[in-house]
Amino acid sequence: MFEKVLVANRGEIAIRVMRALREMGIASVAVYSEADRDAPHVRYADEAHLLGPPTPAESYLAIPKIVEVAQKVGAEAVHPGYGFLAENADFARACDEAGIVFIGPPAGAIEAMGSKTRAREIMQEAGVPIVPGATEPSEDVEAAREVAAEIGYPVAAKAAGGGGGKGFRVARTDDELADAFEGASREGEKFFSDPRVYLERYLDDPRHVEVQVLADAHGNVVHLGERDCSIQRRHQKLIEEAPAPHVDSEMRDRIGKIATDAAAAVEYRSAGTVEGLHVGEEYFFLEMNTRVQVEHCVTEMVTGIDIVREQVSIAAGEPLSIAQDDVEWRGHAIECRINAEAAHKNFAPAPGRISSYVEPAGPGVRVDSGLEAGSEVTPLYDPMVAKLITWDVDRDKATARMLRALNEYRIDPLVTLIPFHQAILATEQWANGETCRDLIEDRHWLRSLEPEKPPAPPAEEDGAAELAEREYKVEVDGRLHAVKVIGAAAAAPAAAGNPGTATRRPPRRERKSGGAATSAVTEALVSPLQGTVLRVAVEEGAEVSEGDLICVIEAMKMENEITAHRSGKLASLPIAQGASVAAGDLLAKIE
Ligand code: MV4
Repeated sequence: MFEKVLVANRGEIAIRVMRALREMGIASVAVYSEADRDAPHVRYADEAHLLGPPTPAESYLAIPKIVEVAQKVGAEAVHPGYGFLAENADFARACDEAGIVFIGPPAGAIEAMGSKTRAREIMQEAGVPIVPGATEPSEDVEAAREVAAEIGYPVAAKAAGGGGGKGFRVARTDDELADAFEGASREGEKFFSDPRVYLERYLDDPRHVEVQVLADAHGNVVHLGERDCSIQRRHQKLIEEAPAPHVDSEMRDRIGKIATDAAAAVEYRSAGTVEGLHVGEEYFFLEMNTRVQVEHCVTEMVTGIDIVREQVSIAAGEPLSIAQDDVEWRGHAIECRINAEAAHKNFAPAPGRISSYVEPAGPGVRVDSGLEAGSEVTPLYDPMVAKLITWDVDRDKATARMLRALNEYRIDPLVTLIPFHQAILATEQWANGETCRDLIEDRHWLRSLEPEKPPAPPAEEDGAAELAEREYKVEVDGRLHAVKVIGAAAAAPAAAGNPGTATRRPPRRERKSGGAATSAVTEALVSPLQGTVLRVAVEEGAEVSEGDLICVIEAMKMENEITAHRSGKLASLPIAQGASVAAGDLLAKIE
């Protein structure tokens, strides 16, 4: 077994990997960027090395630097986590050449699965059912038109180098094909430097069901069952669960076999995920992810198998610790991704510094987090800062447990997806195991998730003391009472961030119409993030309603829709397509 392993990642997944290493008696080496000097993953490791500036290209993506550190410290292997270099065949090769074990599949398997058309071809040959459609890119729109006519509308145009929904467009009719084809091509070029596009039949409201596989160097391949990840927005998964609510044991065996066949077809080794679409009784291969996934935890909770530990021991040449017949599924697990995002503002990133942080705990609760009080969530990295996973004997109980745990979670003063998860998990749709897609796309519903604002600052220019409401805890005869005091407070009590107790904030109150300074603040729509204006959706002078799209800002290759924070007239719109904006810059004034 290895003695020392370098973890080429940050945040929750770096800590997740180091936890497995520590249990295995393996020393862990963290790497970090200048932005992460004080990050929890750095402190968790047995030793840590600076890579360089905050930008990923100069730190977590800098292959030569990472390989150099691994060699210098004598790490025998590197674990890439997910994201960053996890599916980079060049990195896997650079490790091989430096005599360092890459904890993941062979570079050839990464490459084979990186090309979606090649993956489809290999799977078709291996007898794995693929979504009906082409296994070759179309030369141009005209060629695509012929393929589409054969497949039948609606069709999906997908980037050949794509995956995870990037470079994915739908054409419902022949009229929409050119736009879909060109849109997918542009996105493929932007994200994967590959403009090629192929067509598939577009399946209506499928479920995203994926199968976890493990394969060792001795020819053993097992599957650990499926996860349902249908609750996603713009191809970002938000909630995942295992088992899938619409998969029975017969279906599990069938898609499990599809997944192990898929892995065997590329001589897979390590942990991997076969993603597919489940419609009615049918299941189609979509793509294979050659890494440990964010949502691996729900599979760990229902099988009891430590997927990261298996990855490490497979990489060290050990046989799998389990055979297919040893895999048993028990109960139900749900994962909520805790992103620093404002669901009520179209999931705009909401970076900031955490002042107070309290994690939920108790029976059946697991928190995989990369945060603590004092941590800053920067717009430079992934807004997913933690994962909350609950387990219980069935889906309803796991849901109740999740709601209980979400209620205990305090990440102040950040805006996170916690209110979104609470709202979704309370719906009838969720209870029925539906995909909830209409809700997630519904601007009005999302806007209702806006958190209540803290009370307005007291005493304004007119001198009339505002009637501030405060809550105190008072014990009378040993019984605790919440007492509301209305009136000017002499001294503010320390804000109690006591988890689990329902310290209700005072109701939001309309501000008295203020002077010019006040209205300038409320008119201003400022950028929540640093990025480039991709598109401006409105014109100066137009009347807009709260929630209307104002512009799209690209940051970290993600498109963020910025919507009107109030209804009114667009008095000023000092932005143009292609312009750079910083966080806090004025985007529009809405009178
Ligand atoms: C599809 C599809 C319909 N037809 N492919 C691809 C990446 C993943 N994020 C979602 N993807 C889809 N691929 C064909 N041929 C629909 C989706 C899809 C989806 C699938 C299941 C559950 C939720 C989804 C949300 C958006 C898109």
